[in-house]
Amino acid sequence: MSTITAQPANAKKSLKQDIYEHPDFYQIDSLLTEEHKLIRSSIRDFVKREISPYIEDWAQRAHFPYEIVKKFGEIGAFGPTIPQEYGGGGLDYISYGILMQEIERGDSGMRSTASVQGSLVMYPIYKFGSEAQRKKYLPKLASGEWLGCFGLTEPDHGSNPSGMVTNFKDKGDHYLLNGAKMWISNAPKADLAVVWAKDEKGRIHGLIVERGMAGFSTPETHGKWSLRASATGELVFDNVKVPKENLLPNKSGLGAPLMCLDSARYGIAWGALGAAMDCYESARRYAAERIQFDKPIGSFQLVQKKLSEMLTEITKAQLLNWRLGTLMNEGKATTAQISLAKRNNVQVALEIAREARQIHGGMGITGEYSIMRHMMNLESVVTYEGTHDIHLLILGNEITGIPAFS
Ligand code: TGC
Ligand code: FAD
Repeated sequence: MSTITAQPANAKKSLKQDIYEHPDFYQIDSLLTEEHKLIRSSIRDFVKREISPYIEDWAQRAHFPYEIVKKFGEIGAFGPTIPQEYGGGGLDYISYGILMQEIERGDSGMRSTASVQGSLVMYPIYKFGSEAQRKKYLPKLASGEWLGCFGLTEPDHGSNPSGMVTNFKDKGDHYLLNGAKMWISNAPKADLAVVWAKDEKGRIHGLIVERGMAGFSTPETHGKWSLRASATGELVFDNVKVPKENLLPNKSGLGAPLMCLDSARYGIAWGALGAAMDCYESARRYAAERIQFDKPIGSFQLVQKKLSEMLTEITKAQLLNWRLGTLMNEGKATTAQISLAKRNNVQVALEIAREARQIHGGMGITGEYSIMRHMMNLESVVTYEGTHDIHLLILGNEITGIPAFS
């Protein structure tokens, strides 16, 4: 719980009531369907009811609210683009983006929970799994009965996952899995993990590892200053016997996890914009309410400059997301286009959070406002799903045809 009790007399406490409405300077709403708007209003109400009143307390205590998993399932936040016959929403990619935007407007860690489950656990099972795997896992993941995680990163292989050392050997009636993954969102509470590991020939495959399998543990990572309401941990495999039917049969090679990342990075491009819009709206309201030198601080040119630049970047990111969403719907979006949006929008969101923090003055560092929490969260978002510089190199490769990763 926040320990700040007093506020400046002329600064009304607005965010706690969560009166958020999004900025729409270029009437981008008119590009959305009625269904998109309905989805947005229902997820926004959900966030105002189920996340905003509690998130500051969860983040301060580094508490992952496990009960949110079932609630996300009920509202359809898990696997919105997965067909309905497997429990998904059967929705388009703009709907998915809107869901991520609204959830991250509440908190990036909450969005992580949802986007990992949808894009990094359900997506590979749907895309690369057998029919039996789809039927066994997807409905339970969609409803929130089960929580999943995605294990690609290792202690010595982050930006360069192709160097992974986690491996499995064919033992006839099962596979024997050894190795470790690090920085895994949802891991400490997950019922299952989609794990990327090398076979005896060094080829990468996805395996579904279930909690309770002997030799599988998920120690929690403590001491984070970022994504404090999200549970992060390791995946440790010590001679884990994985049934052969748990291997994802329909795609192997690094391209398989990278395809999952395309979907998740797309969601992050929308999510980060949600955090940016929350910071901007909070700053806009604070600038109107906070009096210094007998005037609202919003009457000073320097504050107007900050707000104007924030709105400009938000509007550009909104247009970027909408266009990228239409390309995703048409199956035409490329990895480099997704990288551009993820990289731009997270960076813009971080800059907006920093400027919004300045506008809130000292109050900006407290939990009375969401700004500092967003800013700290975004420091993870700029690193995970490919760092800011890795996305620049993906773009550089697209432009020149020359990979500069190594
Ligand atoms: P490279 O040689 O470029 O490619 C290897 C193979 O993959 C193919 N490929 C793709 N296939 C499908 N979709 C894509 N987007 C693909 N990109 C590449 C490629 O054609 C090749 O196929 P083949 O058949 O020739 O083998 O790979 P590289 O080793 O040079 O690496 C490239 C690089 C650096 C861009 C890649 O490794 C990368 O993106 N690194 C960043 C790692 C990363 O993003 N990790 C994220 C971990 S998950 C996470 O952070 C979750 S946080 C979630 C949350 O909490 O919200
Ligand atoms: P490194 O790869 O060691 O990079 C360190 C620095 O070196 C970065 O600035 C990077 O840009 C730079 N660098 C590296 N290579 C190059 C290069 N070729 N050229 C120029 N610069 C380079 N992973 C999962 O698999 N699943 C998850 O659920 C997951 N959740 C996460 C949650 C959190 C909170 C965090 C922080 C991370 C999570 N990750 C997850 C891991 C994340 O994807 C990695 O942290 C990320 O890919 C970067 O890897 P790294 O931390 O090892 O950094």
